[in-house]
Amino acid sequence: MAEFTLYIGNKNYSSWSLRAWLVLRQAGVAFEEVLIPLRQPDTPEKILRHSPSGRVPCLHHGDIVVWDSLAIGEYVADLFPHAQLWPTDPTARAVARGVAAEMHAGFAALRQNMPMNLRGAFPGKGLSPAVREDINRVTALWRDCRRRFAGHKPMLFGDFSIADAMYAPVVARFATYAVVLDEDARDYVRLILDLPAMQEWVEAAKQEPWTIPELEG
Ligand SMILES: N[C@@H](CCC(=O)N[C@@H](CS)C(=O)NCC(=O)O)C(=O)O
Repeated sequence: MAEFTLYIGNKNYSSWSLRAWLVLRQAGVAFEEVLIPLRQPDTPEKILRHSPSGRVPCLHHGDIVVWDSLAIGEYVADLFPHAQLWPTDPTARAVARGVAAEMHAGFAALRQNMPMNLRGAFPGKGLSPAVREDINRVTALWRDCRRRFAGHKPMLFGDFSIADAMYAPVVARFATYAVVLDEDARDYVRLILDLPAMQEWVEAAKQEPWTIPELEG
């Protein structure tokens, strides 16, 4: 049995699962993944067998159970300090934690109206004024982080961090809904979509047999 097991939802739809999975992959951690298809009659029961919150992602490490994407990111960062999943500079780290927490707790309009659907292509769908406001805030903070902290490196704080993982599903939404973006944001979207781990996840999503009708255009 693998030392780490990550319970996830459908790769096509489960944005929170993607965040935790990407952190583990980018940190180079070997783990087993167990996918529980969402919105099936037995989904709640199956998830509850492994995750006390009834939600995925959930990481098992021996007897230790860590649920919630951000808590999993923190746990992996603690166990693998060399992966530098948070920036080392205290100012950059504080800002990185702020932008990760803002994603974790916010952007409700964007999340509700543009659910992640990696196989889908719904140009223009869901773009209400409230969603546009969320998009403007997301792209402003991407620009600000990269200008202040990235130096000549590509990610929000230079090297890949938990902050990038938190925004990866937003990148995917921008692609699915063909959101019109400025050049800086388009550049960041491309970089995230080009990550080998991201491509692996998207390819797997395309092979999945399940469809959740209410998340389709
Ligand atoms: N705050 C949690 C949110 C997790 C969450 O809402 N996960 C969804 C899937 S993306 C879920 O498990 N839903 C349960 C269900 O659909 O039965 C986190 O960051 O991990």
